[in-house]
Amino acid sequence: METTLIILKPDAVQRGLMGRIISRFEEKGLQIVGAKMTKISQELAAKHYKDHQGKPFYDGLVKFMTSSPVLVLAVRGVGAITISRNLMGATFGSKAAAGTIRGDFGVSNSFNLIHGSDSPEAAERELGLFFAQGEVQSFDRPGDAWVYDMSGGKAE
Ligand code: IDP
Ligand code: MG
Repeated sequence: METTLIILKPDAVQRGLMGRIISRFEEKGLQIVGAKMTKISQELAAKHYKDHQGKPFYDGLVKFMTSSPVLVLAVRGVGAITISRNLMGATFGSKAAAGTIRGDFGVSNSFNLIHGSDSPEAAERELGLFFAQGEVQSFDRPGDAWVYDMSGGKAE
């Protein structure tokens, strides 16, 4: 099982797309185990996007991410990091494939609706930035017996 950090960015919140985007994750079979609406501070944005510091789009990205509230989610499942990135689609809304969140709901390259951790290391670091101890839940879903093939004793 993996847990990944998803952020519904300010444009997703402002455009009223939160419910539809969350539905994509739930319909896929992933489990929402944490949720928080917050306005990202300059400091938190700088920590979260530290790897992008110095890039031409960095200042605009921080301005955008701190401009209006976001919805932060912790999303869990087998392979949740890659599955979530696939649901999101390519970075640029103008290029993202139809059927993906970015491909279906936006055209902008910078206002691209959603963030998702890109590796297990990033997920652990980013979850730690946005969720305090105890804010990410662990709970069984009886329906997981139909989401995953458990015939081998654990989710395949
Ligand atoms: P990702 O969100 O698909 O992982 P990253 O390369 O990590 O993409 O970039 C982080 C965010 O920075 C993107 O989601 C997008 O909002 C913004 N961004 C990335 N590259 C550009 C660019 O070339 N122009 C404008 N914004 C960009
Ligand atoms: Mg990234």
